[in-house]
Amino acid sequence: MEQTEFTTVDTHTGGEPTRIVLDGIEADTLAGATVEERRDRFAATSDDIRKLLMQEPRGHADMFGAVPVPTDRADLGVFFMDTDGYLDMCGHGLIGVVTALIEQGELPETPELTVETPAGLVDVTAEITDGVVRRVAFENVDSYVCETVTVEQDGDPVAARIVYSGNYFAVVDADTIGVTLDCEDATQCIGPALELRRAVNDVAPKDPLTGSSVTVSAVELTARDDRSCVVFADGSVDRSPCGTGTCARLTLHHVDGDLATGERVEVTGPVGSTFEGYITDTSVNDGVTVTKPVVSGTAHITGEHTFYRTDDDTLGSFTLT
Ligand code: PYC
Repeated sequence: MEQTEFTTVDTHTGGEPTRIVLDGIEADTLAGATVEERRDRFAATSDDIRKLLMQEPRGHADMFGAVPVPTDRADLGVFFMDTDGYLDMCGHGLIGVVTALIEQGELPETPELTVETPAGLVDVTAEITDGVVRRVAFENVDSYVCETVTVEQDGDPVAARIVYSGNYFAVVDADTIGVTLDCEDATQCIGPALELRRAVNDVAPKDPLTGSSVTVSAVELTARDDRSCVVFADGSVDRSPCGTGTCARLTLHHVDGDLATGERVEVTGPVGSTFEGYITDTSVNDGVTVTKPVVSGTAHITGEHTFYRTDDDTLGSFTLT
């Protein structure tokens, strides 16, 4: 019997998992000049490993993962994956990766580092005491509002604000698609959010800076009391307030004149965990207000795993739909 092994350290950031792959991926399947190229090569050659570690029976419908990779542009390179594919940037994942790698001695105990993600370079600050990472803040890539798209849902018009913050989000008021965020059951958000994402992507929203059509990867449902619920992938619900989603929300509030530069906001996710964030800087590019959001949160290591893939295990990986 032939057996392949994959070693991971797993974390949760405000309840949202990140399975960080430390060993088992062949170096040549991660080749590339940038982290984006490394991610794309992995996706083209080794997507079965993503499915093995994210989907059942080793993962679950809401599993999330990260792969640290070498880079000469930053202190660390990392790309992100979920049960359905890959994201360019992930805030909760980044907080989890930095926490785990510092606590496990894979990264120096340095409070400031730069991380290369497929979306670009991100500055990270870690608060460390006694070898324990207490909090991680990241200054995200440039974020901006793209446009407002109005789609029809259940016969009613719904306005979705399209925002880029490392990923493209459709941000909508939860009330407008008939869900409440003060409810125990966050799974009620999944169906309406996926329907909205389909409708928004049918309209093919445009990025004002590149002029190209974009694909929205996540829907952020918001409520006025700073609660958020982000639905992404094939219906995964982010248990945390979502790092890039919080950046999208801060950018919208700033552009709408409701949040001054430097003003801090606490956003609460579906299990009650919080991220804090603010806009540190703004500029104008081609008439578009571009922000630099900073978001911070806390992660914990939940365990270490060695996963096996044996050639007599023919069931494969799957998601129940
Ligand atoms: O924290 O940025 C985030 C994120 C994106 C998708 C899931 N979490």
